[in-house]
Amino acid sequence: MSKPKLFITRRWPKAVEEAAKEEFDVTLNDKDIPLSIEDMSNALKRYDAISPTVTDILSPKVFDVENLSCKILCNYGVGYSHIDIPSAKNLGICVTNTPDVLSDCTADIAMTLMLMAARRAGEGERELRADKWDGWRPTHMIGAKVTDKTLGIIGFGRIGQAMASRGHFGFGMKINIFSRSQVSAEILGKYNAKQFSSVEALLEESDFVSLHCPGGASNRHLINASNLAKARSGLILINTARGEVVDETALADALENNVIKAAGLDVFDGEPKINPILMAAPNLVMLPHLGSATKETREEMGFRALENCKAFFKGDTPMDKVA
Ligand code: 8YV
Repeated sequence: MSKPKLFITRRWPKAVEEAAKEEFDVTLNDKDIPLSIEDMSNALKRYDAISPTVTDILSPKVFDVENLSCKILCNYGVGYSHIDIPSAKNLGICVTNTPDVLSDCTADIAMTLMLMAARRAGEGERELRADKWDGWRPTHMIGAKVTDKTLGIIGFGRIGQAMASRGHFGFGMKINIFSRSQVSAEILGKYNAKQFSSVEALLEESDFVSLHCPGGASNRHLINASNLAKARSGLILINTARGEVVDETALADALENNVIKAAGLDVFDGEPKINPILMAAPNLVMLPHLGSATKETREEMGFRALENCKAFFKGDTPMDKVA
């Protein structure tokens, strides 16, 4: 029997590309640049399976194809708001993601940003490298203490809980959470966490707020000018979820006018283009979407995508089926 044709849209770590070739008739995107709408539509006609990433925008227009061949989109990544799920469902295309394997590393990056923003690490490094540091003094570059403060977490899935674990057990933080569904008493109890029924209330009651909810239309601008205005004085905001969750203009204004103290972003609306208003914002630490970027995790993401794809072609339900 011939192997299913799998198109991998961006280059993967070598070990996973090799494993993919054992099971599938693999085509790689040798240029390793994002595909155009046209290329993606053509891929849907040409391959049995496609493994896209966050850089592939699978909008309804992309799915508007005749002679469809693709039966599964085994996404490389946990977030899948770049895939129009209703279109995929209409065409009977199965969609899977890669949860679990990136929870620790994404929470680690959120922690990195939280500490950098609180302790002014980016600013400090820039001062030093610019040869502008004139020595230690008691009032130099004073930041905010993290230990024992209150951490608000928006979205309490696997990554949100990994963040709670770091904050609570590592830094003695009090944990507040906002989640649309009721979190079980058992899970809340693990971190001694308190669930809030609105984002505003969470912002009012937290020193730090870290975002761990999905992106997409339903969470677009969940953080906006109106709720930032209610934030506790000195709030530090961290986003490792998706760029669109934060209204970037409102965030830049809030930083400029000291409505909040600082922010750390790993994701951006329309990335990799960065809104110039953010480039100019003070007290902002920015990273280029590094959440899952470790050797271990990027390999595990690939293996997990392959497992889903293999299960599908065996006739089983893939373990990470989302549609
Ligand atoms: C991935 C992420 O690197 O998995 C996710 O949702 O945000 C990142 O960590 C990227 O999305 C891969 O598609």
